[in-house]
Amino acid sequence: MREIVIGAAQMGGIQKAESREAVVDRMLALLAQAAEAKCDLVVFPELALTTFFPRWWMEDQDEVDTWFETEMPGPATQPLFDAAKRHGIAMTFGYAEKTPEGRYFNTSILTDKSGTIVGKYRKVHLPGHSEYDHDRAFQHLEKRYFEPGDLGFPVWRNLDAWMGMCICNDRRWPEVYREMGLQGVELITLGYNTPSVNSQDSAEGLKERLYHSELSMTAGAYQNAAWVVGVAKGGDEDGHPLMAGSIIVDPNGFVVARAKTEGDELVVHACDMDLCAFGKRTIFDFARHRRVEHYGRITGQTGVILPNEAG
Ligand code: CDV
Repeated sequence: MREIVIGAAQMGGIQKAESREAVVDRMLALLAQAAEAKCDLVVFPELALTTFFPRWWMEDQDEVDTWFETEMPGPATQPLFDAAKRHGIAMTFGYAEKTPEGRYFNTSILTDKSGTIVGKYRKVHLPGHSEYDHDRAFQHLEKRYFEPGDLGFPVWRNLDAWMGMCICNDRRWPEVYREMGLQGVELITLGYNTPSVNSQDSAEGLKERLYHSELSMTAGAYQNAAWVVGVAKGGDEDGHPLMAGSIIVDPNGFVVARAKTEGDELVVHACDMDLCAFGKRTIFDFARHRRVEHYGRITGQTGVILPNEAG
């Protein structure tokens, strides 16, 4: 048995006016709870340090930059790393990253139990748009403020397991899980900020949104025989409702633990990494069963080409 006690640290809404220090205090409280619960790993959401700022239209780059971290850890986040090290808990959280070269990414990092960063992932699938969209109920400007991640989908050996990360919209794309599955991933962690309604279809509300989120993560877990831990930022952010619904999914695709609230809440489950082995050596033994000679379109083509349009 290779058990990792995981704390899915869901966070309630973060208001625009809330300081990094105030948010880090909330994260420290969740870390303290995780220490009480004897967690080995705590998973925080996407853009955990701030409000989901891509919903706001900004033209002034100096203003945009105020949402980004130029160092990790920095002065506001150092207390998190100190506490994680003191408790002996590995952690992962998302933040907006501005590199020394002036590039902007939606990023998450993974630490070991000593608070050392062992992995970094930059969000590949950026949803939304880059110009103001008058037809939407609210904006989703990730394509304006970030560039697509340039690190692929690596996995790392941490806590005696193969771990990988993705971020929010990535969880809806099967290629993401399979990229990591092909590297033997046993645990995929991800954070998300998902509005409770579809900005382009008011008929798609909370129930449907939760269903799609869970459908994507349970399928990714099952089809790659890996644990998936999806952690939300939920609740209200300056009048904008975010879907909660954090879950821990086992390698058979079953939800074994879920959040009960839309606020700051730690969902704990002891996850045995050895449970991945059965699926990986039977129905999803990729080496025996995959037929790559038929998968060329997956990497050779982006959009749909109807058969009668193919050249
Ligand atoms: N932050 C996100 O990536 N949100 C998207 C919304 C816009 C659909 C998501 O996939 O949850």
